[in-house]
Amino acid sequence: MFDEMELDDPVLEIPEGWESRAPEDWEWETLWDAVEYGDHIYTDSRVQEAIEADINPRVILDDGLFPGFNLQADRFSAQVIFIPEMLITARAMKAGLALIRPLLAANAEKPVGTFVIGTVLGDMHDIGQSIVTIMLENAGFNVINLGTDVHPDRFIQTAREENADLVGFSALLSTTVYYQKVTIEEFQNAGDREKVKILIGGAPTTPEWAEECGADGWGKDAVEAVRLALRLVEQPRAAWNSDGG
Ligand code: B12
Repeated sequence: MFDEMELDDPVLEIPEGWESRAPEDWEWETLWDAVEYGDHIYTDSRVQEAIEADINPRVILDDGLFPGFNLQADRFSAQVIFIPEMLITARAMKAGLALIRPLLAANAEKPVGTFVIGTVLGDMHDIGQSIVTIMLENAGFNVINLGTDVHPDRFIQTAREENADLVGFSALLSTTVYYQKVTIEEFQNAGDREKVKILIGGAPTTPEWAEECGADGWGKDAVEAVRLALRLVEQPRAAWNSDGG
C-alpha cells in the first residue's frame, strides 16, 4: 500500500568518505543512533572513546554527532517529530559538544580578542552558537557565552565588563531575529555601538538583514564567523575607557 508517511520521513545522510577519517574497524552507527534517539549517556561514552582513539574533534563533530542530529532536525522541520524528541536529541548533541570543546580550545597565551556571544531575547536555540563558540575559542578568542534568551541590557553590561572587542547575536526564529536589530539599537542608545564590532547569525538571517540591522557582519556558519571575527578584531574601534564607559 502507498505509505505517504514513509515517503516524507527524512533519511540519515551518511557523511561521504567517513571511513578514511576514522581508524580501521571504527563505526559511527551506534553514535548516529544514540544522538537520533537522544541517548546522552551513550553519546558521552562513545565520544570519549573517539577522543581516546585520537580521532580529530572536528571529525567527531561532523562524522559522529551531526548525522543523527541533522536527521532529527529534518524530522522536526517536517513535523514528523516534536519538541520532546528534538530536545533530547539536542541534549545528546550538547553532551558530545561539551567533550570536544576543551580539545578545540586554543592554548594561545594571549587571546586574539574577547567575544561576547548569546542567543537573543525570546529564543532558546543554542546548538549553533555553541559551535560558533567552540570554533572561536579554537581560533584563540576569549569567548563569553551568555546562553539563550539574552536581554539586550545583559549583552551591553557584559561587553562593558569584559572590554569586549566583538559581540555576536544568534537567532533561529523569524520572530526573534527582530531582537538582533533591537539589541544593536540598544548598543547605540547606550553610547557603546562604536566600541564593539557586531556580528549576527542563525539560519533565518541573511547578509541583507545584517545590513538592515546595522551589524558589522553576518556569518552563515561557524567557519565564516571565525573568518569575520579575525578580520574585524583588527579594525579600529572607539576605546572602552575613553569616556569611562
Ligand atoms: C534543535 C531545534 C529546536 C530545539 C532547540 C534545542 C537547543 N538546545 O538549541 C527545541 C526543540 C527546543 C526547539 C524549539 C522551538 N523551535 Co526549533 N528548531 C530546532 C532545529 C531542528 C535545529 C536548529 C539547530 O540547532 N541547527 C543546527 C545549528 C548547527 O545550525 P544553526 O543554529 O543555524 O547555526 C549555524 C549558523 O546559523 C551560524 N550561526 C548561528 N548562530 C550564530 C551567531 C553568530 C554571531 C554567527 C556569526 C553565526 C551563527 O553558525 C552555526 C554553526 O555553523 C531547527 C530546524 C533546522 N533544521 O534548522 C528548528 C527551528 C529553528 N525551530 C523552529 C520552531 C518554530 C521552534 C518552536 C517555536 C517550536 C514550537 N512550536 O514551540 C520552538 C521555539 C522555542 C524558542 N522560544 O526558542 C523553526 C523556526 C521557524 C521560523 N522560521 O521561525 C525551525 C526552523 C523548524 C521548522 N522548520 O519549523 N527547536
